[in-house]
Amino acid sequence: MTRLTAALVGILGVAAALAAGHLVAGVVGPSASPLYAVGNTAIDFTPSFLKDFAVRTFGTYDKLVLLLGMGVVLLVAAVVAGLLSRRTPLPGTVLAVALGLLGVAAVLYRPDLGQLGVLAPVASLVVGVVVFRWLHAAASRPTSENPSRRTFLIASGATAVGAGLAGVIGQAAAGRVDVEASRRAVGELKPTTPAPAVPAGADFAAEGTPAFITPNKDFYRVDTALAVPRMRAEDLVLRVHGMVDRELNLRYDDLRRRDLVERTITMTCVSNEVGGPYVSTANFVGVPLRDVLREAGVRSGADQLFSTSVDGWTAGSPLDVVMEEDRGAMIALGMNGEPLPVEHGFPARLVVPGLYGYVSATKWVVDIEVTTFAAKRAYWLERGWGERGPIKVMSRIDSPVGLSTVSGRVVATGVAWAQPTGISKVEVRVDNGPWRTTTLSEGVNDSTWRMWRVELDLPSGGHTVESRATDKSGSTQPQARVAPIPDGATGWHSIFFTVA
Ligand SMILES: Nc1nc2c(c(=O)[nH]1)N[C@H]1C(S)=C(S)[C@@H](COP(=O)(O)O)O[C@H]1N2
Ligand SMILES: [Mo]
Repeated sequence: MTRLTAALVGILGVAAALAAGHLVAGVVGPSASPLYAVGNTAIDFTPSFLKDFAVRTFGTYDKLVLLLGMGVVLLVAAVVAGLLSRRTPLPGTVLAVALGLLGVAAVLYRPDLGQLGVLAPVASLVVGVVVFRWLHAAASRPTSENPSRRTFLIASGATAVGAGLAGVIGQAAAGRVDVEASRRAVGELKPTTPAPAVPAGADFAAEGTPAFITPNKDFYRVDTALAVPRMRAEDLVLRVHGMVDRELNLRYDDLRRRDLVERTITMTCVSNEVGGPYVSTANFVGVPLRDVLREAGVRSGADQLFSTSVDGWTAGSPLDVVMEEDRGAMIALGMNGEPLPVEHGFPARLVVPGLYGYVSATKWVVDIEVTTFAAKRAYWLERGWGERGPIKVMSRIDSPVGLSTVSGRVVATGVAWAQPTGISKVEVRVDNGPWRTTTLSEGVNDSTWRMWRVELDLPSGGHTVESRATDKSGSTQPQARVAPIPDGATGWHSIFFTVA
């Protein structure tokens, strides 16, 4: 067997194994596909610093990078196993079994997959072993003869075509849960209490800030889901239980038939670095969470609202915060005039103004348990992040852009936030000079961001501008640089630019 043939046998064996798993997963549950299951489990085991690094470096492409990385590792393993198997098919067989078992372990570890999910990696294991050994046998016959060479060519061609077909059919089968059709069928979610209109002067978008309302397609996205959960509205039963007087089981229609409220809320991720992009604002439509919990009847002694998504991610929110009358915590169904986009939690998610997303904003939420912090620990708490997660006062400079050259009049603009307290002032200083107050945009509500602008008259040359915000309770954004972990970054944003 030539080296090339040996490598090809290894690659085709692994490809057939993956495709078979993907095909079976299309029937038993898309996230059981070995590549996804192993990837998702790897995400759960990745140390926080590495996850942080991935998010910082690759942004929303972090998952694509992970899948590509896994692809490269598999390719190398397949080639090596193929080459080692030139005399005996044992090494390749061992690889197929090992990969299959890894898939089984990953599926068993996933909290969102039933026992049936194991069938996908088992299919991978069996098909991997059988196809590898079959191709190996076909390639091992004397190659001097034309017909036997043809046997291998036909066998490998058939494997490639079969694997491709299985992959495509698996993908199509997974897509049969038509979540987009379900979203369309939801139609308009009309709030009984609409949010006040956002005034035209709420942003300085013409001068470099983001638009006050972030379009859904630009809204930041952070989650641990490799493949976005595809849940139909009609399949939702939101269970409210734990330390309550009555357990509730709310279907999507039960939720949408209630009096819906609309609230303009700025969400923020705890992983956001000083100057970072993980902050966005939307009009959310949904049901006040407080009302639902009062219906269930919260028992005394509880201090945590523990929420779980359909893919098994969990968040623990401080119950006192969620129950505050003016807080505006909600079970959101809609976002900016449409049902939640699938990536942002369709059919339902939680939003709690003033708390970082990791302790509050469960997307694809299916379970809400009233409990205690002593009894249960949520996903990121287990990984070293803080328990309560209140959002810290922060400001960011959006213009001038760092390291740019500007000419003429310099207008510095940016955003600041301190949900749910609200921003009272943003100051900037240039080249360590005195602090100057900036002009704030028209306020919308204290749970949203606020834009600022200031005109600077500067001589040509290089300059550094820094900003700091103060909230309505009088706390000023601290200068000390602190990393996002465990409970949110602090420090002043600073930008260097040149005046021509
Ligand atoms: N199911 C699920 N919900 C989740 C997460 C997740 O990983 N899984 N991440 C949380 C985090 S850390 C943040 S900051 C917000 C982000 O919400 P967005 O992606 O809609 O902006 O969702 C939260 N909800
Ligand atoms: Mo987050």
